[in-house]
Amino acid sequence: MKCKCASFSEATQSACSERRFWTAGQRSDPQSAVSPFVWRVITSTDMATYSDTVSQMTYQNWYTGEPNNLANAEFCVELYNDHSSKWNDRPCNQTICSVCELDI
Ligand SMILES: [Ca+2]
Repeated sequence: MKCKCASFSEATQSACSERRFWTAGQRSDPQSAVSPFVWRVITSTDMATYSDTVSQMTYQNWYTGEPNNLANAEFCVELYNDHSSKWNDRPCNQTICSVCELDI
């Protein structure tokens, strides 16, 4: 399972208004709902391709009760502004905006 972000379509703009943003945080093992979270490097500007390179999370800022892996399906990490920008684990296939850092 990989996270993905649609192009900046009207639907995505609507998703941005939800005040939720993807980070590069994902479970270290995309097949294991109990594996720890890591930072995964995104290798394309369309946000659809990820490197196998990961780095450990040395800082975490989970919202109270998170990560809860609701329905055994939450493998990616979002910033949730309505919860003071704390982190929430969420299913990776949902369309919301992303926080990105690109070499330009
Ligand atoms: Ca959650």
